[in-house]
Amino acid sequence: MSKLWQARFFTTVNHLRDLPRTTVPEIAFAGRSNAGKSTAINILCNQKGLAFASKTPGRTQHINFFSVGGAHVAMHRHDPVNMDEVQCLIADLPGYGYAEVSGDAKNHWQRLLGDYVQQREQLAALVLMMDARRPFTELDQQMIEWFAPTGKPIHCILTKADKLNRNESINVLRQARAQLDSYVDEDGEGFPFTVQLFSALKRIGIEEATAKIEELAGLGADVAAPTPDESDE
Ligand SMILES: Nc1nc2c(ncn2[C@@H]2O[C@H](COP(=O)(O)OP(=O)(O)OP(=O)(O)O)[C@@H](O)[C@H]2O)c(=O)[nH]1
Ligand SMILES: [Mg+2]
Repeated sequence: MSKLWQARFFTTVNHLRDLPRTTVPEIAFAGRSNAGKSTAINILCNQKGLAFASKTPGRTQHINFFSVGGAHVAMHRHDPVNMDEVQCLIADLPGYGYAEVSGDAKNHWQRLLGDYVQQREQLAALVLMMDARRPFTELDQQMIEWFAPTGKPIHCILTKADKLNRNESINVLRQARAQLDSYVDEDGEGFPFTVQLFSALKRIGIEEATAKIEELAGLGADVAAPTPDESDE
């Protein structure tokens, strides 16, 4: 059972000045509107209605935070979470690229997103969700270019893989790896970027994504088993 299953709604933020004054690591889910961010958060946290998921694009219009730790899976959703035991936060970012949004609102979100990913110190890693049928749109690349200078990891999740056949999936994954490898810094060094396929519908890649997010959030390190070298035997 994953620690992510303990996730609870934490807070909603509409301005950077209202970001939670927490010190635990944060993992943010970014991506185009309709990419499947909220659906993936629900699946990974094993809770149907945790993050709002919708057929109406542009539904997530604020940064929604969820806490992991300080709650037991069997606990009631509304029971108070023990803040001292919160181990990480998950941020569901507003989807970008939704055409129907008016100029002002679009600019507001875009600035909120850019500032958040570039400036938030607690942000440990970005999970970039992209539709496997059209990954690396202009705005996805913008997101990568904003975040890359921080030197922190990006884990790309190619969503809706159920829409691709086996060959298409293999090709998309290969192309995505090549695209991520093409990012280098001034010294020609690569970045800590990884990628996987995912489908909420067919439950593809859930274990892989869970393991990766737990690793990026530093979850589970407190119960590390001794390695053979360190044991007394
Ligand atoms: N076929 C398929 N559809 C999916 C999958 N994941 C999500 N969807 C659908 O895609 C639509 C958008 O999903 P959301 O999770 O709301 O997307 P989002 O990225 O949170 O969107 P915004 O909140 O607008 O940024 C919904 O109709 C989902 O049912 C998947 O793995 N396969
Ligand atoms: Mg959403």
